[in-house]
Amino acid sequence: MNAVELRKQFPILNQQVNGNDLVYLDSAATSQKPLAVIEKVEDYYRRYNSNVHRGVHTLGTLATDGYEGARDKVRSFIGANSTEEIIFLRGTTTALNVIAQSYGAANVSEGDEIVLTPMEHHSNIIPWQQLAKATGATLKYIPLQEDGTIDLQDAEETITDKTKIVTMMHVSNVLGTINPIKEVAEIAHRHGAVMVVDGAQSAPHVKIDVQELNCDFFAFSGHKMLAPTGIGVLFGKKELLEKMEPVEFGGEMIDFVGLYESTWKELPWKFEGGTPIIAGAIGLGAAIDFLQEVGLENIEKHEHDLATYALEQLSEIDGISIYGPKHRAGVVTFNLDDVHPHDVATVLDADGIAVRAGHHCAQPLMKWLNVTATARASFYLYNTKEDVDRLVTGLVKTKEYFGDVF
Ligand code: 7TS
Repeated sequence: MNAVELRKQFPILNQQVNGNDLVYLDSAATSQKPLAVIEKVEDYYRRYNSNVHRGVHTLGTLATDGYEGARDKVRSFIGANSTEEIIFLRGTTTALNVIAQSYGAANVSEGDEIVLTPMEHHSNIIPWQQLAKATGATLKYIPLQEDGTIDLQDAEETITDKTKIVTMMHVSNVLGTINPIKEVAEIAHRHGAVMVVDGAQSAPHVKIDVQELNCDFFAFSGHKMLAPTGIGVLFGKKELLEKMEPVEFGGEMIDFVGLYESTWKELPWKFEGGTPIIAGAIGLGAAIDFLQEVGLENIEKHEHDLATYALEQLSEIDGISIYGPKHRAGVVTFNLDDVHPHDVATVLDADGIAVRAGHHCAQPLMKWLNVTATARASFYLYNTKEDVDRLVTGLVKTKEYFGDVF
């Protein structure tokens, strides 16, 4: 894999920001888009923009084929058995809310337990808090080890016969921790609970096989994996989805509508009320083609190498605190002594380097780290060692700049 060649296919990366070549280190927030995806979406709007699943006209058929073809690409991308298990929604947040509101409301009641971890993104905490409030269930957290990983023995002790749902991020958007989903799913299943996986930070970066992970639900967002915003995926095992009620009602998702009663379409459409995200899904299909051509194994290795290099280089900087485990995905979160992360990000931006600063939608994790905010550099297939070098130079400059002030 040649990142220098690859990045040429991302028009946005070929520009100067504040007088410097752009270094984009914020792909965990959202990824950039290759020309192949941009052109695929443009082609849909130029040539066959039309609504799907209704009518026989030619453009409508092309749009339906594009939309449903993308569903099959997603199915194969995550190793699902059937397209009935692939539901197009707005993103990870929506998918997790649908699981909580549909599966959760029907299967969780007073005295039951929902198990999660303190490292979760807000999108994988609040839907469960709301469910717990509505049902009288209890939230339980598997504690974190000092390095920001979880211990399977703690998972064994936290998950009990009262547990109905275990939910966990696959990869942390802050620490880069890679969670042992398969092993935790085995514990959950032994107690009769279902395993929900927030795959927002794993699906773009590592090969996903939902059979191998043995999870019951898996949620991810297109925009973090080269596709447009507004498209995401909920995978669910067919036997669970079949029993679940939709959470949105209206056009597209119905079979028969009477004045007082209605029935729903079969899977997956019963969960896709209203005109679906057609251009987004077609864009996601093109993104999957692109990722598969590069090879997920190559992407994973490239990011792991970049993260290892970044950890080596950054740890040379005096007064830096780096959070998270040694073995990690392509995310490096840090603070510089006496400099607020927003100031770090502002000085880096002046050099054309984009990093994220803030709580990263993980306030409970910030509390655990005993900080209010951090700076974060996150990598993707288009980043290079030179990008890491620019980051290091930028941080040394930041320290000098603020050293003069204090
Ligand atoms: N789960 C994880 C692990 C995430 O990293 C994010 C977004 C979400 C869920 C929500 O995804 P959405 O597409 O529904 O918004 N994470 C980040 C981030 O780290 N910086 O900006 C968004």
